[in-house]
Amino acid sequence: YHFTHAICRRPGTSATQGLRAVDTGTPDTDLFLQHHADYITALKSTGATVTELAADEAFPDGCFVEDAALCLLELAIIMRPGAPTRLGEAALMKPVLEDLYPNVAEITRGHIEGGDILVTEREILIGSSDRTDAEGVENLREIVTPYGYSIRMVQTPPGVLHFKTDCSLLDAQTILSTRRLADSGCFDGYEVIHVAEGEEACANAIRFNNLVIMPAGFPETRATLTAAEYEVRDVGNSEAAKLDGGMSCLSLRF
Ligand code: CIR
Repeated sequence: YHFTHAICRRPGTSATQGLRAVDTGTPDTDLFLQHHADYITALKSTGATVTELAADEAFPDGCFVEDAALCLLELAIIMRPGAPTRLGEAALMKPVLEDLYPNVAEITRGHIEGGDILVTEREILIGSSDRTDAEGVENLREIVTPYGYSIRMVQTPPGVLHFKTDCSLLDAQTILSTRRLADSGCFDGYEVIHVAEGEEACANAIRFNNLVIMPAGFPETRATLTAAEYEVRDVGNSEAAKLDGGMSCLSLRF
């Protein structure tokens, strides 16, 4: 959770066409941009350098850059999104990462999205989902095993978009999780802080250097995190949430 860089892409006007499981309204693109700017301010306030990419209107979900790549210490890996409208985002991210990383690999089989991958200090946890399949995970395993990483495949709860929709890394030992995910036992051996009942939508937060950046509007979970001595920063997420997006989706961190 110590990072010197982040990559973000501004939401464009085509974000109104972004994918969503349930239609709860069309995102207001001006407010979305304002929240996005607040998010970047929070990242930068920790001392990190943020690469800010312009919107690409061809990709309504393009601001959710996390799904297009996985950034590790030694290399970046271009993902292969399982959503057909998002496949092209991977190719778009490739030259950006090639400028920043000496070593960029690529998933060429199956499907895998960054939102399903939680990197902890001891392992890489991957939730299978509608977007991530066994073949994509196997391809990633081949790529990262030579670097000493171990992959553990787990199950994203039914009806949940991505594994990380329901969990976040808070520090080396601690994971913020919904009960429905943690009850599967996938975090046995870690400390788990549960999000408050009814606040499941804030499980997607990020630990970024000194900050836990979480969506605004979840007071009980926020209080729990503050009591556990995390430094919490709220960022408005109402518009990204209409597209099932949260704090982790909006950046690649390394
Ligand atoms: C999608 O359905 O792909 C986008 N509307 C939301 C992606 C959210 N990304 C993430 O959780 N990593």
